[in-house]
Amino acid sequence: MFCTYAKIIYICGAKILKKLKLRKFSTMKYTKMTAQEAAMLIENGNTISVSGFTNHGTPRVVTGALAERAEAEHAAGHEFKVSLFTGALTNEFVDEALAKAHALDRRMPFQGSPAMRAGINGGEINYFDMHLSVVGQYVRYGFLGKIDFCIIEALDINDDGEIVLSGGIGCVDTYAQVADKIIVELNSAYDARIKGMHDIYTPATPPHRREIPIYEPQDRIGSPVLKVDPKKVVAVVDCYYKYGVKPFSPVDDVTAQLGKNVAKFLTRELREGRIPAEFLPLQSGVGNVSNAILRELQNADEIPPFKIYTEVLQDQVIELIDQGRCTYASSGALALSEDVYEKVMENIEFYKQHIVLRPYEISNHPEVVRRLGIVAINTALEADIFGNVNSTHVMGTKMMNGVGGAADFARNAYISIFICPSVAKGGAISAIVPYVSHVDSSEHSVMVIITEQGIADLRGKSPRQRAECIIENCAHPSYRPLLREYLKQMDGQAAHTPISLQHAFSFHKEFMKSGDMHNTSFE
Ligand code: 0RQ
Repeated sequence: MFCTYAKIIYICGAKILKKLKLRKFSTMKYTKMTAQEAAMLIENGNTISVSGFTNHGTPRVVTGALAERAEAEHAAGHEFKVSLFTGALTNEFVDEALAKAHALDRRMPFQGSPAMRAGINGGEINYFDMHLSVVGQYVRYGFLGKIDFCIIEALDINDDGEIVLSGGIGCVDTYAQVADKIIVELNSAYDARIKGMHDIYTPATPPHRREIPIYEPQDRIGSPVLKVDPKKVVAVVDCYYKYGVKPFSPVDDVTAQLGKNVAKFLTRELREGRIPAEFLPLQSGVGNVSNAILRELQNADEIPPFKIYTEVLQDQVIELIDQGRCTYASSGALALSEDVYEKVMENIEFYKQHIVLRPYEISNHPEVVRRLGIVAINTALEADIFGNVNSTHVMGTKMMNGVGGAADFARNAYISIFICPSVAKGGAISAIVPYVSHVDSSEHSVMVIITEQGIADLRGKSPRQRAECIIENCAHPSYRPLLREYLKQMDGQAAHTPISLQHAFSFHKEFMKSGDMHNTSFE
């Protein structure tokens, strides 16, 4: 029905649009449209941007209708593709729907959808994977071209263009500022009492930029509402949708051990005075592993109550706040599962005392990360024996998600930790390899690697010392002999970094050949 309606609108196109009697809100000056009508405003070749960060704060009905419109255009033999700039991960009605509809030309800066991955890795979608902290400034400086539309999920909007956002901000402050036109999805599924949790601040452009005046995670420097030019708002679409994010999967033994090792490392740092007694703010990435690590920190008795300064808050942080273990959390999104999100909304006044949401240009800003002394914990797909980390490319070629904010934090952290299970795919892949097949965070930004096997503290170590430390502490025991053999080949060679140019990718080549890195030989 939805589909048929979109096709009818398409066929009659501009004619129908002109004849539509567009209603006005009684209390608002904006033009009210359906999602299909709003999608008709977007033209082939446009660049559209969306609010939000993860499912949270990301619109859906207009892009869903746009995907259907693209399919109808293609069926009619017309070209129809847009460029899409998002906060990061989106939802199935943005990335998945538009990729499946073959409606995308360019896409940035982070994604995590199967159809999008297929389009990117198949060469159909031109994806540029960016450090999240620089997305806003690249856009404002004009490096990425013009933005035609910004689609914003709002919980409320007034006639002055003040918008109450929901649980994810992303880069919407910049997108709304730069875009020619704004479409608002007014979502009545969530309560606008969240107003006050946001702190929206966009840095000025050089040479007029000043410091970002955040000296503690709880400092507020901006506005509780997003301010947009009301003249740019071309449509307001009424809608009702819940994010429907599933709870995290139960922690398995490997993940639990990884979490314990992180807690052990941090406790040791605290005990030995390298982390101050009052502790430092933590950043942790996204996913099951990160959630599990926060769970272990809950039980680490010697670690005092701490603050979080991160890009995405997951369920476990809410538990830490409830227990008084986390005293304050600054983030770019409440990436919570549905039940936990509801709980936060029910007790919103309490959580507003403990959480602030910022655009990720600020939540990930190198200046603030360095000043606050953040302990950064991010996830690697693979790490090499010298400490280089690949977080994005499977076997060096296939994009998984994107670098996201991991390197924003890693490069500037007080202590930069990368974590991963020592093996993947049932043991057929070693996460510790002779040389990474792609570099996202180099050996210069990686201080500590932790797997379920143990902790490799790389600080102050030469490449050879790092190699031994990582092999003996982090590699899975079934891969240690192979890694030792690889390193041994370089014995006696005049090399600061003992890389065998002949065998550096031998593990990867073997996996591509036989499906198991254990079969590697250095003949
Ligand atoms: O594949 O799902 O098919 O089994 O990679 O791995 O272990 O479930 O870990 O979900 O935490 O993701 C680095 C991708 C890890 C993520 C990465 C396979 C493995 C599995 C996922 P299956 P796990 P996670 C902010 C933070 C970069 C950006 C970042 C990520 C799948 O953490 O995208 O930190 N990080 N952003 O089997 C081939 C290997 C592998 C491998 C694991 N070496 N080779 N496949 N896998 N290791 C995010 C935002 O900006 C919102």
